[in-house]
Amino acid sequence: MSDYAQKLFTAKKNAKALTRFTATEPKFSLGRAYEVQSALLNLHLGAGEKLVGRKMGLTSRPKMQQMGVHEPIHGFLTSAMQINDGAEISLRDRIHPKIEPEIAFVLGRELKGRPTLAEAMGAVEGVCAAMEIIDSRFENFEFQLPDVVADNGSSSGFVIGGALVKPKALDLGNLGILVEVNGRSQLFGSSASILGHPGRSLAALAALLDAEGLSVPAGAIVLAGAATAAIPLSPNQWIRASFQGLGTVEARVSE
Ligand code: OOG
Ligand code: MG
Repeated sequence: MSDYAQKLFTAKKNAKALTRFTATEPKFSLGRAYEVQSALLNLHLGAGEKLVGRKMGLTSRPKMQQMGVHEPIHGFLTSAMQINDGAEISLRDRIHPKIEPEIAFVLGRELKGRPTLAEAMGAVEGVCAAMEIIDSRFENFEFQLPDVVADNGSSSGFVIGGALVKPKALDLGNLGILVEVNGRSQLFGSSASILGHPGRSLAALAALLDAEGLSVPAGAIVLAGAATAAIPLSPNQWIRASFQGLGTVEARVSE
């Protein structure tokens, strides 16, 4: 198990892809995959990174269709993964990165147990425009559910926009989303794609963590899962995601 975690840690460090684990071990289970993911988190914490939040993945139909995997999953976000709004995404230390628009929650208080949508939203201090960089450590982005869970939901980084908006000021169930690449509209979406309301993704995260005896602490950042398919990154792109009521978040891609 920690062997798989070490393989993933090294694959990320060297930006060198692995063959998916389920190819050689078809019985690799979802339960073991989450154990590998927490061993991987421990390797990152051991390297001095801090746990700053969680991410949900595969919470929308466009993502499920793009990846061929049909069940929501969660992963961790560490301090080393955060990229400032407008800053550079390096291609050098990544394998085959893609980017996707995300809605981020910042929790005002701890969320535990199996909350309803209203209870989950009650724990939210603010909502932000965000983007996630994903970079599967598996060749060709090909994996089954346990592989992608072990690999921290393919997460490779995240960017949070400047504005923190109170959830009551928004109709979170249907916010328009636009992704532009080099000033051209590339993707349109709606927050409705995320389980009908991104707060449901937050509630689902709490329930999944509860099953492992964990919770989402106050101050945590939570990415609700992309509402659109992901865009492959290439050198010198300028990416901007705009969200109705939340403003924009931007990043540029290195040479
Ligand atoms: C899995 C990661 C999914 C999302 O927002 O749905 C994810 C992948 O696409 O490789 O982060
Ligand atoms: Mg994502």
